[in-house]
Amino acid sequence: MHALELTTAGESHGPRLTAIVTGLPAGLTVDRAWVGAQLARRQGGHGRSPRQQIETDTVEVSAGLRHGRTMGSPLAMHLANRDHAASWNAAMSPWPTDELQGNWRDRPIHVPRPGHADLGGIARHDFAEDGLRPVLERASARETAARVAGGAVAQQLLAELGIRVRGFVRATGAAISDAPTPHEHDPCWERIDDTALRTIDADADARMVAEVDAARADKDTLGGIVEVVAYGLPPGLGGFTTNHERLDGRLARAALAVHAIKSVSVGDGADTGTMRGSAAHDELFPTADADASLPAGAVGGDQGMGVTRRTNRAGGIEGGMTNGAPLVLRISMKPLPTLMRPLATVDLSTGEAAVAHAERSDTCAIAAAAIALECAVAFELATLVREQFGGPSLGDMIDAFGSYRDRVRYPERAAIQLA
Ligand code: EPS
Repeated sequence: MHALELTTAGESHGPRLTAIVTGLPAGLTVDRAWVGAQLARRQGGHGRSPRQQIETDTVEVSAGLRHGRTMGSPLAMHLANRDHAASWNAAMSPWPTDELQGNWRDRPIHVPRPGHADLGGIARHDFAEDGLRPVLERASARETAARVAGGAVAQQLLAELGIRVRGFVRATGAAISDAPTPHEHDPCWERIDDTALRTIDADADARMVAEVDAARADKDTLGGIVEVVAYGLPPGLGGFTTNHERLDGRLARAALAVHAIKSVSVGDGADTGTMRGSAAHDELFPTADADASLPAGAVGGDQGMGVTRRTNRAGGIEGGMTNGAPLVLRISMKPLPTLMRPLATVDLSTGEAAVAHAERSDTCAIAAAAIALECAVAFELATLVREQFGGPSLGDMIDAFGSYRDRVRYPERAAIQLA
């Protein structure tokens, strides 16, 4: 039994998505506007499909809240799929229906897309007759909308402890930003919602837009790299005594379980395999040398246990535990497998060579992935703090966290107002 758990249900063109969160303490204020803002952010980004003009993801709650505060009971949230009523109510009817049109939505499709769940899903669930529709419907990254609803609640729990998780797009196609990882109060975070691809640098944003436009013109798709940063984590969260406690392993799993994510690097981890130790690690200096004007945990600021670091190559994790520096993950997403100029495949109904299934899809969903990954990381960190500092009420948890923070000499941080 996990301390905090998120279960989602729902098909891409089914009636609605559902997210159920269990293990929340009582007394947490859930700000509906903040959840809505995260859902809207996930819908944005240059390169998304016209589907986003149909959907306006709005959260409805059927259980777990009273007057905007959690009651310690399971929280149930729902998001309608407006496209269901518009176009899919027969093809995706939960019950038998006489209203099938005999069109492409209803007919079985047997040409799996390379890179997609289609082939394995048909094999696994014995969908030889149904084809890829029932696989596609659940494998679709539409599901991340429900995960974002859960992750947005996790962000609010972490904010009470002064912990903030943020994500941005570091690369799309060949366009890469080499800007340093921003600190917590960098003005780039104020501007990120106004960028086309959730970037922290205007020049890279323009180059990424050009990459997406070129891919779309070629009927091709793009992935990218997202960087997720968590601020305000005191040292020693996670664990080293058993393999399942190791936080880097937990976070890698959380990130890789998001659609199309193919690799996770903790800090400079992807590059350190070819470095010497003297270039790969972050030396420690006495806190007396720290810059007191920096927020707790910043690179160069007080990172707890009487130490500061001037570099963050480790990305805030050493030995499976936080080390007091910001947590930095660099996460790679593959190009989407639905190409409008489809790849070669095999028709599973005939065994003949064929071209893959093509239906409306995104050219690039990296900006949406930045929000989904921010939420996945936030949810895993919230699970961790529930394990380490849990308690039936929010006040119990804040007290336990405060006494740990004092013991490891991590400076106090105020609760964060999310906007
Ligand atoms: C997706 C394909 C597209 C995306 C969808 C994910 O769906 P549709 O075929 O209905 O246009 O738009 O993403 C969303 C609907 C969403 O809200 O993110 C896929 O195959 O993963």
